[in-house]
Amino acid sequence: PAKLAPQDAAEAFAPSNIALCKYWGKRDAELNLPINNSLSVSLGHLGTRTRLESAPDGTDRVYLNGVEQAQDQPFAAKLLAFVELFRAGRALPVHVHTENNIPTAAGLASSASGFAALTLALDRWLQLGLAPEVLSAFARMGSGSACRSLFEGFVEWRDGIHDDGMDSHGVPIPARWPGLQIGLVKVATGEKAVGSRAGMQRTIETAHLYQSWPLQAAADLEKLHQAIASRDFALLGQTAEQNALSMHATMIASWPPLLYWQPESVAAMQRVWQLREAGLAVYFTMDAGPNLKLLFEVQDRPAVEAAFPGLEVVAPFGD
Ligand code: 2P0
Repeated sequence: PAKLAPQDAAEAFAPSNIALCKYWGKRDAELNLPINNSLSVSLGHLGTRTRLESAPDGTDRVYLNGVEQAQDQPFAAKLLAFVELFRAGRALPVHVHTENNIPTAAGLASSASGFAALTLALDRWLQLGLAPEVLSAFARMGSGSACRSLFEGFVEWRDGIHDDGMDSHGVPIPARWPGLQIGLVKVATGEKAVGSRAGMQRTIETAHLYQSWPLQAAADLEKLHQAIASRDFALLGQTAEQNALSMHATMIASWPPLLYWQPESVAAMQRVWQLREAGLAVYFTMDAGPNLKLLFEVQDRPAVEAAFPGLEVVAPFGD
């Protein structure tokens, strides 16, 4: 827009999300355009709240959970580069206050909710009034998975066909699943050696197995739509677990090999499989890290918690 009219302040919240069909691989690394469609569930009240203030001191400043961040460090640098997409060279200094209520101990990524909340807050601060799909496409440029955090509940991220990426954004799936639970199994926290961006690139460049990934993702996406439409929990869990393991298989087949698992990750997987053998409907998914996210329904929560003491449980649909 030619004219931008910033408010004194604006704020927004966006939820974190967990993919049941994963985003793994980019067809455009600048715009974060994916090779495959993905599907996630948003985590309700867990996410990021971002407040923007027209800077009274005329200087950009970035705060994370109340602590000012150095602008030569990746967190503030990436965030201000994204703000610049909206300011487009105009002198509109801003203070950015980012608060995450995601339990940091759970090892959940915050870039998805972070860029989604920042996009929403920028829209309000500059009074742009952009449509949700447009905001989702912008959030995607900050971090791919952020485009899914623009919406609540189940969200599909369509890969799109256009080079400018404006058709590659989240699309909410109008279905609720009361009783669906996600358990966060913490194996390890802290910085990982290889981030998602570099990991995807390495997988594409070095793993022949990656060729099968888009086919796996397309088949899983179909099954997930079917599972959601018919409330078939076994189909949902099975598909999510196989999808995550297929993604990890492509990483393991890279060179140098990319194995995010710790011994405790494998032990937790085996515990899930034992529980299933014993008749409990519990499944897992994993992102580019060692932690597991368990999928189960509310009636099985006591049994799952007994097997995973101290489990952090999230109900995406607020139940
Ligand atoms: C996902 N991941 O679908 C997949 C599964 C990790 C494994 O989206 O490079 O932080 O910023 O677009 O979105 C994490 O990757 O990557 C991710 P960029 P992003 O949730």
